[in-house]
Amino acid sequence: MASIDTIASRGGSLIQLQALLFDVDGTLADTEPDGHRVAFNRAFADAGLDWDWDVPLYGELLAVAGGKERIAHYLQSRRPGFADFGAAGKDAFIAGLHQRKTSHYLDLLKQGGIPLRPGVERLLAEARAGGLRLAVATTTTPENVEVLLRTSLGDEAPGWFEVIAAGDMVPAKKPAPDVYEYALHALGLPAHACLALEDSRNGLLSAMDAGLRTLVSVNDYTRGQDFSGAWRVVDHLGEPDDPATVLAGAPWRDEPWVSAAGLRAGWRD
Ligand code: XBP
Ligand code: MG
Repeated sequence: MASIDTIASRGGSLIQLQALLFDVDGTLADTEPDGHRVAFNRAFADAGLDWDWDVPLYGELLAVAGGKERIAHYLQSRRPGFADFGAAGKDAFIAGLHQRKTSHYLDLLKQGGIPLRPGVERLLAEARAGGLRLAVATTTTPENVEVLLRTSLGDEAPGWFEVIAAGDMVPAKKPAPDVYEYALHALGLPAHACLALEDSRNGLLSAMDAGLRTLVSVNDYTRGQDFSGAWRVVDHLGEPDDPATVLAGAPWRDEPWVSAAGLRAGWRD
């Protein structure tokens, strides 16, 4: 009798869907361009820097996951002559800017200005009611996740997720697989029993490299990216009064939105 992993590795149907692993920025919530980007610019202004990450430039900088990594990339690619890092040096300068940015971002979350994407609250409720386990796998700073969940879904929401794998908890950020591997290990589940929900190519590559099927819901920044290998690509997760469109992958089996029942039923597709 072959082992479950052997059957699963052959695409066998013995493995049922057991968990949903959610990306955060662009997947759970529309955090760009009016969230992180605005927070970065406020931190630059606080520091007396004339840096302004407008919407188009930020779209280019989003190719680099991680706020500190994004600032370092901007310095290297757009401000090569900048050297005013102070006595503590470049890394401390970047870390200080990023801490300031995170503070502004948390303020924006607490002011309620960053909406959940369509279908997210409904899918989370269906998953919990149907016994699907939940996890987060994100590049953003852990505190950002906690506050986003509390301000948008209530104080109990962080507890719905068995693991919140985020930011510097792993050595390498997306597109490296580290954060998904961390979440799978914490869940104690094989990749074949889990679905990753993402919004970007970086996120898709990270999840796929960890062996996960991935459902991508695009947004204005990621719509034109290459999502080859995704299990399904949709414009958003959809609602009964706001049907979603399948952009790539298997057509809808039943209702035109991403549902826990539909994901379970279609898991063998
Ligand atoms: C998107 C990211 C993050 C955010 C900024 O994360 O790349 O870096 O842009 O957050 P996700 P930090 O994996 O959820 O799409 O400044 O805290 O990094
Ligand atoms: Mg994302």
